[in-house]
Amino acid sequence: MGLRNPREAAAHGPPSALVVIEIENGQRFGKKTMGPIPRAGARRRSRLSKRIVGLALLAMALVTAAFAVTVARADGETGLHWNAVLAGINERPTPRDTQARGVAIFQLSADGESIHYKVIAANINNVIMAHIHLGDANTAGPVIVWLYPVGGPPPAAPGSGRFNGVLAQGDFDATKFVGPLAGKPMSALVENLTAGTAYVNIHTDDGVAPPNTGPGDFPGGEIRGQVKPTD
Ligand SMILES: [Cu+2]
Repeated sequence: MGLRNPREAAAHGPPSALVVIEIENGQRFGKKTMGPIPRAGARRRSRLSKRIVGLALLAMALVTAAFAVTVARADGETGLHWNAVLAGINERPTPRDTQARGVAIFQLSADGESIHYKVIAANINNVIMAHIHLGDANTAGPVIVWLYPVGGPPPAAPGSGRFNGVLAQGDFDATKFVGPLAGKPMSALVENLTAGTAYVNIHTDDGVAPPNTGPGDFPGGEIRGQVKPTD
């Protein structure tokens, strides 16, 4: 066995022969051929650990930023924000099977007399109404504020089709209260928002009888969420 034919040596020779061939052919094949396998592995590990460190630093920066935002909001504005996360499983008395989802956010004005709100919904069909209702998580209670259509009734036309985005946003004061809250001050609503005794409900209707045939056709409410303090 000799080194006259490098290919033959590589195939049949012992490790020491391989090293000789690598040295002989190093210039022709470049670094990849020259570098012993363990060193190549070490370089890969080094690159990998640099990436891990980079990702860890990014994660730490994100956590720090999120914490800073939380602290900033908690400092000056405690008790002024509420939100509700809406899904079909929260509906009462009958949870609804739907892929529709929503979020409602509320912010009390500086003078405590009005609330700015936004209702966002996705994967939902045929929205006709959105309200704040009075009631705990296991109660189907009365309407106390109309959120959509903005400004109050009547409901939107049924069968309007797919909706994704900001369904409604605006401001209301205590003059907009209906049902058991009619005539009461803003503080009465704020108490219920904070206590978890108010919820947001989005109603759908395809305009075709019978009702409750599936997503896009739950006139009594398709997605719902209990209002809770944000900060
Ligand atoms: Cu409602």
